[in-house]
Amino acid sequence: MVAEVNVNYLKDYQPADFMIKTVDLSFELLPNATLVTNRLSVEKLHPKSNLLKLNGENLELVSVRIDDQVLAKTDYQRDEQFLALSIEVTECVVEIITRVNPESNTALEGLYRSGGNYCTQCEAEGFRRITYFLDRPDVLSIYTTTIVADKSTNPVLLSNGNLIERGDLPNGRHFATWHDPFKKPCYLFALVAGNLAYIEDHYKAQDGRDICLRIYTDSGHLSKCRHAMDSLIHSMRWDEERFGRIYDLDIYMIVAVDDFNMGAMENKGLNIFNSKYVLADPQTATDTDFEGVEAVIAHEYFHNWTGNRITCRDWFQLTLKEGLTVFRDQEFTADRLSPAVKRIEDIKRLRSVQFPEDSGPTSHPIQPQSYIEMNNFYTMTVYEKGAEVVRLYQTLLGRDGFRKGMDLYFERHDGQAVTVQDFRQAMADANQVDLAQMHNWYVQSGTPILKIDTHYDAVNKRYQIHCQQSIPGLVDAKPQLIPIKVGLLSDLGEPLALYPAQNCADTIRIEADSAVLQLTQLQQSFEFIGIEKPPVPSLLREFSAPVKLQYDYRLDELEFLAQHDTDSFNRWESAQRLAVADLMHNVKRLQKGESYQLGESYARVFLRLLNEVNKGLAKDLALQAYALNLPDMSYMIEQYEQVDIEALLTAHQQMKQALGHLYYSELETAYQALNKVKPYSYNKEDIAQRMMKNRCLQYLMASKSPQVLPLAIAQYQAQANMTDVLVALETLSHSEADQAQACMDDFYKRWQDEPLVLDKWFALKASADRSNALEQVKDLIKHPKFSYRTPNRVRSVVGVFARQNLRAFHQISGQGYEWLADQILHLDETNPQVAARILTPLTHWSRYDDQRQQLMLAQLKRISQQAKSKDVYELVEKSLLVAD
Ligand code: B3K
Ligand code: ZN
Repeated sequence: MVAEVNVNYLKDYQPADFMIKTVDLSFELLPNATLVTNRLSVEKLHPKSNLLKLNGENLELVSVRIDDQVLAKTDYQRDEQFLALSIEVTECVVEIITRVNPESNTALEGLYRSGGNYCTQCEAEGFRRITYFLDRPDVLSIYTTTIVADKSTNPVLLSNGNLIERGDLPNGRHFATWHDPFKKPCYLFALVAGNLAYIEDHYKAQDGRDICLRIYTDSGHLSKCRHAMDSLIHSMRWDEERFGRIYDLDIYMIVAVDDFNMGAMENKGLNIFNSKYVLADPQTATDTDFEGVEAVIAHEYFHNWTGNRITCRDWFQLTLKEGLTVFRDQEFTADRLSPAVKRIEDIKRLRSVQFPEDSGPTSHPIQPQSYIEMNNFYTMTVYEKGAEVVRLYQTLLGRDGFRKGMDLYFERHDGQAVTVQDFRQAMADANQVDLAQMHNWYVQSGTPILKIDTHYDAVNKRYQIHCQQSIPGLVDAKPQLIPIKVGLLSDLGEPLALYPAQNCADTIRIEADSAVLQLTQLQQSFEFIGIEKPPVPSLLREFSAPVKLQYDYRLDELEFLAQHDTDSFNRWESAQRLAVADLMHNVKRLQKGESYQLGESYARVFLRLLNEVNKGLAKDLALQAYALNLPDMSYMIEQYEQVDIEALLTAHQQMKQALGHLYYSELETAYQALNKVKPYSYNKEDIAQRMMKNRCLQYLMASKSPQVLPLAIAQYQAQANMTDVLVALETLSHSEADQAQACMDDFYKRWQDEPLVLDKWFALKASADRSNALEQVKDLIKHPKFSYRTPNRVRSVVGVFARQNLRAFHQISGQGYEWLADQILHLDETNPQVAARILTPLTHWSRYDDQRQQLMLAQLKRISQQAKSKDVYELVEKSLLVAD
């Protein structure tokens, strides 16, 4: 049971009564007892407020001084969360000395140890675990940090800003002092100390300054940092070119650590990263890993302007920095690789992960209105839907208009802690438009349904698109501003020229062969004139808004669009819709006791795509490979109010098998043609080639044809690069064949001392679709290389099992749920943030059949009775609330 919970509300926001102008920190590092001296220059902002209430958690208080006067215990109030001081004067210096224990910090928040090194994580509210402070993002201060530590074990001492002094001290100790000239909130504070090596490069900024770039890691991993460094350099150049943003300090440091709760953290001038998003080479990292490194390096770098220079007024504004920075990193990756492929990847993730969140019990708007534990709000909604909402501005204003808005935002708010309204106002003012309606996207949760009907008027040659918006479960939903990008195709597959009817001249903007319809009402019609014959509409091109589009497409129209649409996103989307229809149809057949039967439409599209590959007609193999990929299970589950999980899993698996079987020879031809041995290079064409080849291998393996096993084994044994090795091994991991298992064992032997690669082995074991899957995962957590202390390892076993091994997790005995609940309760004691994350699959209980619902709810109730952290409490209670 959780002792006491405190709900924070956006409506209660009050500016701070005190300002902290400067912070002088000094750390005497010892693994079990680090002494932190914190000198704050405090200024009172309101003459009447005499109480300075500083946040602090898990701190041993050593002493408090105000203007060098030591306070007695009776001079202050202190409890589990606060230290309250009476401040009579307008300005004073408060000195607080505390002691913390980094070694025993398993929550990985505040100051902790990873791999024998010291590091910190302060966002959202971790700084209060280092020292007493006004731990809120609108308190901006100048920091000077001195670190003292044993020199032989901690040769490297880092903090934010520029190094201003360093030197030796008696007894083998040494110190370094860092000064950050930019005001910042305490969540951006960072400290790293230990035995680390680095690679160094330089960047010549647009203003001519030379910036030193360093990436720190264990000396054994230095050779895997080059890709991260190149990614950083590309990001710096891109932000100068696209948004005119130049880096401000003389040095930019990135440190890779193995034990980290999330991907990375944008601390000013000293980013701390999960090593998964830094280390990459062809032998150990897949194409997806390389892309992940590039995107996360870029994301954290872009935060320097969108997050650090301009930060959030309070945590309810989180999407201000996260939605915007995700949008920026998406645009960067689109430019580096391919805009169409990147859009498909992002929308796949949005629909498979964010849409279920938006329709589940933890649904919240991109600007949450309340929270118990802020760490629970670093969600797909705040990040990815937030990025989609930022994209809406660009779609509405055009790229140039968006850039003007960004310029004004930077000009107005540099050095401030602001709100999402400030961002919107800058966009509106720079373009002289009214964007007030965009507010609804920030405060209404749930994915809007966009229902479209079309009508062709043959007499007047007019074509009408009627749109209707609603949000399920929100009866009085206010209309949102939804830009709908559309195109019309002739029966020959040619794009039609678009002329808006006079009455919609203001609500339709033409862009090449598309039109952007501005839907502002709950219901609204848009009309085009001069349409000679009934066209085929291509709706919601580029996925121009994060909505669920309902339109009664006929199968032949989808087949037509999958081939002819000029919008690459909608070509892919049409093929997906056909596959979804096929799966849903077959689920019904299976439920009636009939057998799986592959439908003709998707099969024809599949064959055409494959033939294009084999004839060398495919322009982008990655797009081809995506179109051949079936919708993933989470997206399919999302299609049902209540899913028959067993029937769906069977249909999904049989569809792959049927396609693999039917087009075996075409798949094999494509596979052989693309399976060229060449040195690994991370570039668009090679990535696409590997993706297409591996898609073929997956279908060939799914066909269950006996002659395919040697192909996968040969690809594994060739050890060409980790992308090819891992796809081969994934297909083998489900097989009971001895040779397949021998490859799994071989992989373990090769990589047992490389944590990031070993995570992949654990993940394959945990996701293997085998009859004894639950026993296997129970064994995995007893494996000597398993550790609850390392979040990556926990995610690769527990997280992967519950999200990807659906047959085993949802087994009707309920044992999969029970096991997950055990894991959550275990982690609740040591690392609540990770515990709360791996809980997600149970929060989706309402999508399953009654029997499974009861089993999942029983585990949620058990967790609710035993969990102690507010992280887990908040999610479990929300999940149970809707059940009552
Ligand atoms: N801002 C951090 C996330 C912090 C998460 C706190 N639990 C990384 C990022 O979004 O860039
Ligand atoms: Zn971020």
